Amino acid sequence: MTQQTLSIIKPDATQRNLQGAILKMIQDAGLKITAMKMIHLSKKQAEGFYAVHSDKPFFDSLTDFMCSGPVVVSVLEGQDAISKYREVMGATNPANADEGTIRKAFALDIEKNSVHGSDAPETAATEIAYFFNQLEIVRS
Ligand code: IDP
Ligand code: MG
Repeated sequence: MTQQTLSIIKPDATQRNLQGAILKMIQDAGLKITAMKMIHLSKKQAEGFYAVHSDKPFFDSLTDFMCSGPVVVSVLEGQDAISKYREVMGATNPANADEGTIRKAFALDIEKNSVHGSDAPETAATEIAYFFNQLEIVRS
């Protein structure tokens, strides 16, 4: 099934100039970029994006981190794009990430783990709409 998913290249990665290397891994996996922009989130915008985690002990630190520098947000499209991108990303904690994944290659720790990817069709739709309107997404 063709799906769309939301990707974020997080501030730890943009700060180390890893946008290109990460986008190459995404494209090499066969995922197509159908929208993309670089933005610097405010604390409020980061809190809104991660609202599902607002009760977690790491919420304040996570949202501080997410607004500490620019991020690259993109819409990825392809066969089973949601699970495929989760595979390309690797485990949340880079200590558990498989060889060849983005997080194994670049993540610094469980928080500064370089990338975000949606985890289900419903969250993908909500997350894409958080950053992009329909006119900003290229039709494939
Ligand atoms: P995911 O990004 O792999 O889907 P989630 O559990 O949805 O992982 O957590 C969202 C983000 O919150 C993670 O990517 C990471 O940046 C941060 N995070 C998750 N668990 C922890 C933790 O135990 N300590 C600090 N930060 C965490
Ligand atoms: Mg998640």
